[in-house]
Amino acid sequence: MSTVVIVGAQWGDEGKGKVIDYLSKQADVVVRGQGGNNAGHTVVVGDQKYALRLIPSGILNKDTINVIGNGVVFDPEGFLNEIEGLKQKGVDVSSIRISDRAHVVFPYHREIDKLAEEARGADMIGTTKNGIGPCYMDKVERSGIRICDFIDAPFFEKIFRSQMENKNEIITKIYGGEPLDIDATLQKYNLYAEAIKPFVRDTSVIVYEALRAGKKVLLEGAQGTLLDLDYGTYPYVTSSHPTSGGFTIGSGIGPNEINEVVGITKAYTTRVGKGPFVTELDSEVGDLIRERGREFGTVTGRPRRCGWLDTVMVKYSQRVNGMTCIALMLLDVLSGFETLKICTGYEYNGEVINDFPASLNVLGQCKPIYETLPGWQEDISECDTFEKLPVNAQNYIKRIEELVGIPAKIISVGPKRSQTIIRG
Ligand code: 2SA
Ligand code: MG
Repeated sequence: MSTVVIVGAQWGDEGKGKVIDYLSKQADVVVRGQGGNNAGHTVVVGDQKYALRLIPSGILNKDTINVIGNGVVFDPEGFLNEIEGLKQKGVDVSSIRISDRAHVVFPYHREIDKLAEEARGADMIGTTKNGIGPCYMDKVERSGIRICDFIDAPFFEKIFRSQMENKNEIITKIYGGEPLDIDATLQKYNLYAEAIKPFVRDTSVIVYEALRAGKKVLLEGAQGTLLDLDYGTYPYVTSSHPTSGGFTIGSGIGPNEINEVVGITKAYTTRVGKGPFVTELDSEVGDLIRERGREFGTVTGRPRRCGWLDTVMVKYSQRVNGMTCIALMLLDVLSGFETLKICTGYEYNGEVINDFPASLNVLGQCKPIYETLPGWQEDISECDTFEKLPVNAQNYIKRIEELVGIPAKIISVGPKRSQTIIRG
């Protein structure tokens, strides 16, 4: 490994956390390049649980530098709470570097996120209400506030007051909400700015110098390809680019620096929130996958929608990310089924589609074309090599590799770090 990108190949929640945790052990630098505290995973070390949202996963390793890159939208309140929690558990947080070019999430972003969702009514996107979309909107509109300006107190005060006035207009006049207190917010955020100042750097330089020195860099994706602003099921997407291309911009390195793109894929498919889902199983089989895979949201407990593996989607993710291998997660959840199905194409208006369509209208009318494979009854949670897996499980993996065209180098057969098969 030299420079590795981890991307979700589906709709998020693929189990990236486990793979990132594993690979971050070998990394000198771990970088977040997009999203914000709409991401989240739990890392278990011994009997301690660490919930990470904005902070890169290398934080639990002694000698790893942890970069929050320029492509991230940075919520100071969330960040300070997160490092407080880590410090209480005795974690050294001095390895964190925050990009001076990252945009800052303020309370009005969260407020507008919430009010806009309410206003959408039945058409709501189902956002995490962390202010992610509204913050990226300001960035694209060129009115956002970056970390470098946030920590420059006199300048910040000037731009923040006028920004708060504008946002209060939107909150009250467009959405009929309550205005936010400008002075109190300014005071609070000035304190936050002081607290984050020691972490702020030009992080692109840090990553570049690490690469020049032959160090190992892990680019840690959040969400998934089908939530990408361009490649996802728009408008039911997040406002960033959780694809490999997003990382070159989001961390400030050239595309030629990336050697490996690992696509994290569940052995089946899940989705939270709304939008078409071709292989969805609104049946007992779907319920069984949900129960066995514990497919309920970590924060809200919302049941996730479940279905068979969709290789039209994973092939599409392979293409748009340049995925070099798959990490196949939660294979153990599929033990005990008589037969398993893999979606190999879509039928639309009597024709076969092999490329994931842009139009949700089209996607909503696509019917899955399935291939049926024999299942396996054995418990696979203790298998530590590919050869020890039941032959039907091996064949299931081989078929996925054939359909997607890349090898499954990592196979997860249980939640524990030890329950991972690594193939050379
Ligand atoms: P937002 O808040 O603007 O990003 O919401 C827009 C849509 O994106 C979806 N979304 C997610 N869906 C699944 N998992 C998410 N985060 C994972 C978690 C972490 C991960 O466990 O929290 O997989 O990296 C995530 N974040 C955003 C959201 O449901 C909306 O559909
Ligand atoms: Mg999750």
